[in-house]
Amino acid sequence: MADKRSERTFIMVKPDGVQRGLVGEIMKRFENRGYKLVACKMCRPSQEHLEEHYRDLKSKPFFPGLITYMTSGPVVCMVWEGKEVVKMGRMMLGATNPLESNPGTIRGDFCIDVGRNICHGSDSVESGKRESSHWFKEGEIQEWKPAEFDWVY
Ligand code: 3AN
Repeated sequence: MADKRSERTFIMVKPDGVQRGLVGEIMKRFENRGYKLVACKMCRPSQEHLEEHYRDLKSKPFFPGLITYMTSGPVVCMVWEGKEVVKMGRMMLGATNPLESNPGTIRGDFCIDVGRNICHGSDSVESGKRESSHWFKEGEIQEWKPAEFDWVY
């Protein structure tokens, strides 16, 4: 069985999150919780790249608007590693619907509109793997082990 501490999730700060200066705030929350950053970069994704990322939503009425919003500026992409990071990451992001995203979560603290919801997080371990390799090339994800983790695990 895979070590739970090696679970990975793909987290992206969307164009509105970047433009509102929330990159540090979002990274701080994952670091403070005890998660390990293994990849990070800013990029301006193409329409095709985003259509593949959101391929499961292609038939949704909001899909064209989602792509326009997501291509409107640079995004910050990250891979975070640690125990239950996929579920915990989703919990830290908060619900998709702003009316259901609790205060204390990223969306619950910083957004009011589903179409401007600041961040993305993988919804399963499988999509964590798929999305990490969709956004990062081999060699861009780092393997490292800080001694301080003895105090987290
Ligand atoms: P999540 O990002 O919470 O996993 P998904 O995968 O259902 O939610 O939706 C992906 C993205 O599509 C959302 N983050 C949001 O930006 C956008 N979206 C989802 N539902 C709507 C909606 N009803 N109207 C506009 N945009 C939406």
